[in-house]
Amino acid sequence: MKTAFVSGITGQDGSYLAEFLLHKGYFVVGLKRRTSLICTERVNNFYDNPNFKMEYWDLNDASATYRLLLKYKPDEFYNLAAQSHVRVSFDVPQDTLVGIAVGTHTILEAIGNVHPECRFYQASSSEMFGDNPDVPEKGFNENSRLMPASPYACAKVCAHNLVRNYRSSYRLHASSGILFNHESPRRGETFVTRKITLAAANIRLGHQDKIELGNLSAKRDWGHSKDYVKAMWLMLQQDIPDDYVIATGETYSVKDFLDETWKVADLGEPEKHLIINPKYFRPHEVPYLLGDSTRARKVLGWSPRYNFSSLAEDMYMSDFNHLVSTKGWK
Ligand code: NDP
Ligand code: GDR
Repeated sequence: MKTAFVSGITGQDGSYLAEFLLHKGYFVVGLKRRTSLICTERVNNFYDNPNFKMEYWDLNDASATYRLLLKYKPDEFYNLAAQSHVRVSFDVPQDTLVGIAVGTHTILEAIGNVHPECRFYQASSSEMFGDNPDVPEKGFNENSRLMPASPYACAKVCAHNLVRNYRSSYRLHASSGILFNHESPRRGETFVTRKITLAAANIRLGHQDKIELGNLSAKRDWGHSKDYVKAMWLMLQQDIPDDYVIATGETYSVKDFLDETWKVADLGEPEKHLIINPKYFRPHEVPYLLGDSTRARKVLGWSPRYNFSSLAEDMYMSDFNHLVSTKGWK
């Protein structure tokens, strides 16, 4: 039985990845930081699985990293932990930088020193392309220029380069997935897609009237987290470690996502519920992201099952059904 570490286990991707790995027969160790509330909603459905164990850990705690590597000697380490909110990274830049850049370095050092057989996955991001205006026709690929436009993206570029450096210098099996935006019913409520689907469900049920948003014109390549965690696993099954863009190859604006959700919810024109609030604009916006995942499709055999419409529908229906079943609203 293989053992995998999943940091960021309480997050969107960590929870889906752990489910995927448990289904494949892995023993999964979820690495969780201490929080004042328990915050295990996303993992409750497999928390009691005998092949799952939760351990306290923090990106900033080298001692815990070394201790747990020596204790479990994992086959694979998926590093998904991060302060992952781009807008918030302008408010807590140092925490974001130290966690992502230094934290990733700590794990790479620890693996290299005490357990170099362990395969490593780094959660890199399309935000690393930032405001690069030279978008190739099919979208950004693994060789496109990185022009980060936030403390979050700068930290991810540093971690990404460290992975490349440790791979070439010490021959670690370390790969980075350059994942474009991926969403799901488990997406955090302050990211724009979930904010929209949750608001639509509340409005549909008569418990909210307005939604406040920022820049509607930004375009993103939006996929589903369930599809994307499979790509993470596929990367670590390759003989040769590498970097891979994971994306749908289609880009839509925030306004498109709003329109699509309002259509699914049968709410008419979104404009009658919409307030534009400058507080949701960013000091530096990333205007356009489109990904070219040709390498992943060829080498990993990966392709997404969800598209833009089925993503919005899955998220809206999940929010609607959850509100109906938990609050008894009709
Ligand atoms: P989430 O924000 O849902 O989850 C982040 C996880 O990291 C949470 O479990 C959080 O714990 C944990 N975490 C944060 N800081 C620390 C810390 N100092 N020590 C230990 N754990 C910490 O993110 P996603 O699941 O959406 O994303 C997973 C990873 O993929 C992140 O690294 C993100 O930056 C990256 N990524 C995400 C993309 C996306 O579109 N979703 C696209 C590209 C990259 P807690 O629950 O306590 O807050
Ligand atoms: P992003 O996701 O910054 O792309 O990072 P987010 O959903 O926060 O923003 C997407 C776009 O929507 C615009 N926007 C708003 N965003 C939020 N959060 N709230 C609003 O009210 C709002 N109104 C408009 C933003 O300006 C932006 O253009 C996500 C994270 O998961 C990162 O961790 C990951 O690396 C990248 O995706 C790829």
